[in-house]
Amino acid sequence: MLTTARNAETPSLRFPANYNVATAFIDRHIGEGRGAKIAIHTADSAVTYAELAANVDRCANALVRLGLKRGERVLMVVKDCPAFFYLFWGAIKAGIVPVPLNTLLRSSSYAFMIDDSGAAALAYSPEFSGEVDLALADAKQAPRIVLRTEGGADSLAELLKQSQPRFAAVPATAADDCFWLYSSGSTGSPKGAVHRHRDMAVTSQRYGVETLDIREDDIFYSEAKLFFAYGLGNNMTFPLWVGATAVLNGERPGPASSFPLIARHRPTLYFGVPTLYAAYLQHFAREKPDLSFIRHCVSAGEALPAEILRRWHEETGLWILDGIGSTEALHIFISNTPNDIKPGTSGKMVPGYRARIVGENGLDVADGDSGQLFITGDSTARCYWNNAERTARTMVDGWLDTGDTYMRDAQGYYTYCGRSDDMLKVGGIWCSPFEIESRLVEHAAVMEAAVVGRVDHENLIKPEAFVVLKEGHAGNDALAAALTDFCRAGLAPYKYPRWINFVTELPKTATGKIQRFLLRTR
Ligand code: 3UK
Repeated sequence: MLTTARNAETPSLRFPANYNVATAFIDRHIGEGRGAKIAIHTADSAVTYAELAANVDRCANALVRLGLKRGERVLMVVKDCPAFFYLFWGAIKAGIVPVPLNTLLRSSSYAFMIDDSGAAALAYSPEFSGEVDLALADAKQAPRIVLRTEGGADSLAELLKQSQPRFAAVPATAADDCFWLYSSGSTGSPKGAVHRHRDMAVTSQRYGVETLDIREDDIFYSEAKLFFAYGLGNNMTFPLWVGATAVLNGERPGPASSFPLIARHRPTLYFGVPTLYAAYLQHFAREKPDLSFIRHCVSAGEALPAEILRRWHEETGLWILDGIGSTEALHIFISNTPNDIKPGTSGKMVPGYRARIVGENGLDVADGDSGQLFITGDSTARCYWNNAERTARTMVDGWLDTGDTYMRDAQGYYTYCGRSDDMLKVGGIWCSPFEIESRLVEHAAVMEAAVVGRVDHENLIKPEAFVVLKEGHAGNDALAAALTDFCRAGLAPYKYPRWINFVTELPKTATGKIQRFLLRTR
């Protein structure tokens, strides 16, 4: 099913019949005279557009020589570094499908994605070998090619040295499958959103150029990593679309790694998430970096509380443009803009996208009423891989069910009102209550558990657990601490419950389903 949505006001972007998108993002810059310009800065290196293009071609040659065929998947568990660019674009240029994965996950998630994707190859940064090795051992069918980005004679870095720096892009159309991104599901199984060649061009133009006003002389800095759709746009596709420069942080985001990079490279566009804006505001009492070179600050991933925006402006003189995006839409489709900010809202429609807010009766609600947000636009995923049922439920007649409840006012501003499922956004990253509950009940003392989102002192959501213990166990601080440690060891680091309540029973429906909404209102 290929449905191209048309927007009455904004005509769709046009693409040539042969459109391998790597040509537009990588090779074009050589012809346009940017070969000597820096495309990527890292903490200890810089890569010009000419070096980038040559290494992308070397990588395409290396992947083909390893035996990868068109349409096969290469999973990437790769930190933010130039090799991420080489693998991603080298694969695309060769018609191979790159699938960047969240590098914070545990082995069981990787094992699931290895099997679900049927990937032929997996490339990873050496720092993630612990979880990756376990996953390769656990997977039902391990990829036939496993590749470290660096370290060792058979690493990607060595293969690149042995490969030719010229590769002719494999022909493709704008509507062909190009890359995937996994998105978490409420039952714990991630779903691979299949994106097309045109999708990155659409987001870069519609949100990047037409909404955020990105330019060739911009320097981009994203706290969100490249494996998130948000970071992928912020720090790779947007700068490459306009021939600008990206600054990559290979470490965990936070003042210790970000502030020195910001001081040194003086980014003009800054992309954060609400949790980090709040953390930096706290940190400013001790250390306040110069941010005067920033043109625009952006926030996404979860709603930006108006109070954080107000304090950020007070402290820095800068506004933050909140916008909502998703993995399925690839990037932001409703946003505040440099000339139009309404604090506490997600702003207005990005050009090229349309929205419907639908009530329980299936009809559009009136302005001022809330309902389910559906969107359409030319960057939305074609389907979920191998999951016809989820595809049919989420992608209906070219409209994408965002799973969010929204309200539009008479001026066209959209306000987030919550999720229609139980999924949580913690620090802008998906978090399934079901996954945390499953971990808790693996503990010897736990009989059952329910997890809900609770608003913290910054007005941001964090997981809270309600735990029923097995007979003979006492709910005390020591056990709460032990359960917290148990979760931290077995889940991605941002997923552990910040509060643990011991209860004698959980509220349930007649059919035994946990009524999380009753716990939320406690
Ligand atoms: C929530 C927001 C309120 C919302 C993303 C920018 O977050 C991104 O993608 P994900 O697939 O999550 C999508 C869901 O996250 N959300 C995101 N931004 C906001 N809620 N206000 C916001 N500003 O529930 C949405 O359905 O992880 C963000 C660009 C690309 C992205 N993929």
